[in-house]
Amino acid sequence: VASSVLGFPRIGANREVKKAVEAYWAGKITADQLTQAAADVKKSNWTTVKAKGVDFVPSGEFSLYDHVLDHSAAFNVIPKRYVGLGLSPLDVYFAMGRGRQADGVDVPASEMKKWFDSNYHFVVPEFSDETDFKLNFNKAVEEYKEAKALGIETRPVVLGPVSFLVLGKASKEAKAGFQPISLLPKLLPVYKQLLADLKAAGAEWVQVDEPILVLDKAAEYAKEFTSAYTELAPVAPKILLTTYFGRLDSNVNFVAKLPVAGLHIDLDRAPGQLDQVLAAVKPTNIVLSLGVVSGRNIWKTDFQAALNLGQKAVDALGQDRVIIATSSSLLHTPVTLESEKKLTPEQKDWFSFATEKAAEVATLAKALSGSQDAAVSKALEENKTSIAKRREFEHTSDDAVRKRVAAITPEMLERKSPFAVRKEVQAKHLHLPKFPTTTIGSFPQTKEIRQARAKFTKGEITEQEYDDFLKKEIESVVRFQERIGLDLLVHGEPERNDMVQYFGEHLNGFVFTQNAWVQSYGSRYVRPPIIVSDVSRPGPITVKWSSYAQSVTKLPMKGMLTGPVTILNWSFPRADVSRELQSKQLALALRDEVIDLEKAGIQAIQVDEPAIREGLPLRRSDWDEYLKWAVDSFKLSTAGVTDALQTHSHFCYSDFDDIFPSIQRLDADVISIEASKSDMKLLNTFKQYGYSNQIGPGVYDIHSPRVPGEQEIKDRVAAMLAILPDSLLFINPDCGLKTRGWKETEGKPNVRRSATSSPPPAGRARRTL
Ligand code: THG
Ligand code: ZN
Repeated sequence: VASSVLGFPRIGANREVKKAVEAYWAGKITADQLTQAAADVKKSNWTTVKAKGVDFVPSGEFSLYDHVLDHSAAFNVIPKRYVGLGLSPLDVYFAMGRGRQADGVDVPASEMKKWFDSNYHFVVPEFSDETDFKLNFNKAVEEYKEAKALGIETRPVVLGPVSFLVLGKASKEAKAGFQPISLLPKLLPVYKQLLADLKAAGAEWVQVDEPILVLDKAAEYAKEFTSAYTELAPVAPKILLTTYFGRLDSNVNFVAKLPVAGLHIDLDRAPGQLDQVLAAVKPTNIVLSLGVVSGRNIWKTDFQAALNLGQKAVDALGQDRVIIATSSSLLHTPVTLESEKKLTPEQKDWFSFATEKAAEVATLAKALSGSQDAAVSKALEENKTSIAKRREFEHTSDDAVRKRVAAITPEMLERKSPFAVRKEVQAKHLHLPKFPTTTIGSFPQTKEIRQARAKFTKGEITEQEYDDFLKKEIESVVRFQERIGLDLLVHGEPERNDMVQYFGEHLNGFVFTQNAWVQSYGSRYVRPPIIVSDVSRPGPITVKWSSYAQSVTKLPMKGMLTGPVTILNWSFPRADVSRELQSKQLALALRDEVIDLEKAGIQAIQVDEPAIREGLPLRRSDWDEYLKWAVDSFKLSTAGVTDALQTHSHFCYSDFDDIFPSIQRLDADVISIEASKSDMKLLNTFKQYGYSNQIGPGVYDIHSPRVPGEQEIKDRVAAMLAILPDSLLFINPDCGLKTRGWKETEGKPNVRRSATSSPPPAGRARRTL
């Protein structure tokens, strides 16, 4: 039995890649220095995984921004708008990821989407009949050789052709009805070249990721999978066809017939699929890779449970046909537990981060191979003790919280009156004009804010000094909003490091880390808090900041909270109780906060649920159950107020078509959504379903530093008005402004633009109406 890791975090143990990439963007280091920083992190990853005793060490999955973007760049899937700008290949790559606005070049970023049900975003490839596939560079071969030069044999990772096309979209230039999958015959020769090069370089195996195989829609592509792998297998190294994040279900029937040497399945998310998969692969020669060490959570693996699954596979297939692996790439887990200095020894013993998980797969594989090694028996013993202690801890519960969840009634989920009635009451209280302008909540997290927070955390300034600093920040953000003429203000959230981490830090039941960063997109990382026990609110969390902000202005101030489903989805959840229970506990805590905010005189409260769509199970048959408790949780958190209180919610990157009735069922008075990059198609969905409440489709993309032109925004608003009734429309950016600098927020990035327009983007839309 061999051991394998499907991919390692590529951010560096101390966020070296973020620092290098951002320094390169700022012109502080050269491309060569960036390459060197990347090489150091790759080397450290390979060395670490190998040192833990892992047989299959991954290469080729490193990325400076996004692995799907790397793949598009390598295969020359570069949208026209980025070609001929006189940029180096590296700068074209970054321009595709984040847009570019400098030296007369002005291109927006490509669309990003959530990677399956994770909190990672990938850059969506754009295809048309004009797409001219060719290998601009062979990243897989280059990194394979780079590792080999260090004396480390690796198994290169490549995104598979069917997933690559299906995850992409038709470009704007594509003709109507164009389907990216139609390009498969044109694409395969380039894959052949890539894989043949790998084989020539000496790679014995290649890991080819086809994650779409866990989706219902993969069944439609059985023919394409068959033709692709029939064509690729003869020229390629041995192919390990890799699936993750879900179950194959009936797709296993055609998958087991593909001419591949190995198949990887996720037994963390879907342990129940083992029997079906074993039955399907048994008559073949396929090696089965068992994903028993979770690539998605941070809990120490229960070795006994993993060994039971492994033994079952060994009994069916024999030692030589079984690999013990991480369930997915470890990209979604933090690098190492070692740098956590503040966790108690008891807590530390519950967890495994990427480095520790690498050791876990190695130990499990050795144990299954019948190793008599003392180190292995010791590791097994230690694991048994750790798991027993954790089970003991899990048995403790907060009875008051459990009773409160059990006592939730249907009435607690409903507002007092329907939207039409509430709208009238709210109009009398809030006095918002037609086309009210607002923002999503956060304002730039400046260096000064980060420094003040760091000083406070280190005890270098007192709480009083930190509070005074934050109040000054809040007041200046309020004045800015007044100055540019916004209608519904926010306090700007200077007190928050992150919209989820912050709430985790102020609720009982969470543990948080010092250095457990996980890549979210590009150079942006998050530090998900960990839910370890029943959740409750020790006291008001945001009331102090929102009331202060309201006290310095006559305009209405919007309270800002993160919703229960999003806190759950962007945390590492407990594995011993259901997600539903955790979500309801969070909802009750937030309900109390919402009620307290209203009592403190706040008249509008936004409860963000950007993650509600990504938490949707990958298989349609699992949707209803999730949507029921997810929507109920949101309603539970927001329905405890009077009709006069205007509730808002916000969603990022939402493919709403499928879950529209659930969005309506949330019954928020106003929702804001990302719409600036998905070309208004979202709005047609709202129209088609007859969405009844108020809505603010984003008028510009905040994820890119690029500032939109005035006409661009005017056109967007006009397009919205062609679809939505004007009485329901709010005007706002498509997400929070925390990642932007003040220069971009104010919209005066360069001479050329400021000569033609001076009002800032946040307020500009209002003035153009
Ligand atoms: N928080 C969390 N997850 C998220 C978002 C979030 N997922 C989706 C979306 N928002 C992703 N967007 C971002 C935006 C900004 C940052 C991270 C994810 C970000 N991170 C800081 C950085 O990398 O410099 C670190 C933040 C900190 O100091 O804690 O700016 O908002 N959980
Ligand atoms: Zn958003």
